[in-house]
Amino acid sequence: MTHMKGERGLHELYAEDPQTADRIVFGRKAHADRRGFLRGAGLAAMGSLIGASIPFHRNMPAGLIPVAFAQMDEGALIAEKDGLVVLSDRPINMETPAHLLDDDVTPAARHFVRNNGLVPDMALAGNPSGWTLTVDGEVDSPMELSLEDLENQFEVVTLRLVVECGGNGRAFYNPGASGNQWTTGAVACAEWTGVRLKDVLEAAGVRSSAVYTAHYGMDTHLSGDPEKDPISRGVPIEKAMEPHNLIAVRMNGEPLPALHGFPCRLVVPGWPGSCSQKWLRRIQVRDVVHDGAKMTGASYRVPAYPVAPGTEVPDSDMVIIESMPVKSLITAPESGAEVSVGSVDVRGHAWSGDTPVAAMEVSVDFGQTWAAAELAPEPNPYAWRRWTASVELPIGGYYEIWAKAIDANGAAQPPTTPGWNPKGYVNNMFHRIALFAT
Ligand SMILES: Nc1nc2c(c(=O)[nH]1)N[C@H]1C(S)=C(S)[C@@H](COP(=O)(O)O)O[C@H]1N2
Ligand SMILES: [Mo]
Repeated sequence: MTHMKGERGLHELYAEDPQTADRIVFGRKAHADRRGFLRGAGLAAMGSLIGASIPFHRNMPAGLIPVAFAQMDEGALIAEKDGLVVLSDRPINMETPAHLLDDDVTPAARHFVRNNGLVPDMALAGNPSGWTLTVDGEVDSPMELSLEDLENQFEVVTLRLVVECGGNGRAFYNPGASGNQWTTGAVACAEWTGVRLKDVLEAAGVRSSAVYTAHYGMDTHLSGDPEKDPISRGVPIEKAMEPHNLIAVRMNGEPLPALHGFPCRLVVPGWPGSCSQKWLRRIQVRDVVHDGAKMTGASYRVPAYPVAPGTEVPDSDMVIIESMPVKSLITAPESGAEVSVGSVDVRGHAWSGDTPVAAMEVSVDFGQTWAAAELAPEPNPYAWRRWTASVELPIGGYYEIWAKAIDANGAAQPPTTPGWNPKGYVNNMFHRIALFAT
């Protein structure tokens, strides 16, 4: 069960301000061409979201919340999670304690959640009817694909892929940065099933003018304004054509959960999680670097050069974060555990961005000496790799286990926060746990 800091469901919203609530409920863009339902039209269209027609909809007072909607608010989704820490509930942001990330394949109930806006109605209702994916822009043949089209026209593949928020580890920077105070738990490795982004783009015929993708989702901006996107990011066309990017329709063998992008999302592994658009409705190929919501300013960007902590960096000197750095977690024992003097088994996962993990080391003496851990083979590129080690704790007392992953270029995790940046991104410092040996 999950700790809730106070949920703000539709009931509360309707009690406070029925008109805004109506706008949020009926004005949500379930699809680009369905923007801004009028109230009357909304009542009829609402039937399709509930999954049945509403014979007496003309009698339904404006501002009255349909009971079926009330049962599918975001608070119910928070409760589906298992042991996660809620960083905010509007939008929903939840991270996973390290010891709950021990599985090779992260269960949906333990996968972190990073939302910039509100979960779209289609996801809350779990009914994908009417959903299509538009592929347009710098392509020879723009396409509009249903879920069936995706699975029938393209090879369906299943991959274990790490999704990590670019802001994971933000809480450790000093001076701190605004935004969700992620510690170590905005990362997971689920098994995603879908079709390759590359195959779909190739079928549309990417033109030589293509520079960048632009991803659009169905979620609602926190303001309720249907003209605003909560987030719309993209990747350079070269990265988009990498064969491990998926247009995913299943997570761990099940339809995508509402919080993770039902009915369809991108998974672009190795780059900040923000590239993996949830509730996907459109992929536009552009002839310029995409300038959608959270592409510009300081969002998902770091200074082009090292700066002293606290420096004010002009936006023009900020560059887009691309490949994520090498990183690891200790998932067992749980930090703070009591163990017996002697040998202790420790384990966890190691992952990285476009440069693969090459080695994993652990230390029990605050980094004075390091021992190699055993690294299991990677199930597929961009999955995290299991590491295991047996360490010796010679006498009773307090120990810390430090873990360090190293990538194929020789880049290693640093002992403290790496290059300070204004928004606190890409912190890949060592993970440390405490052990009490008796
Ligand atoms: N439509 C949409 N897609 C989105 C987001 C969002 O707010 N809306 N958040 C992004 C960010 S910042 C991250 S880190 C990942 C998180 O994916 P998860 O919630 O499935 O863990 O989704 C990305 N895709
Ligand atoms: Mo993110």
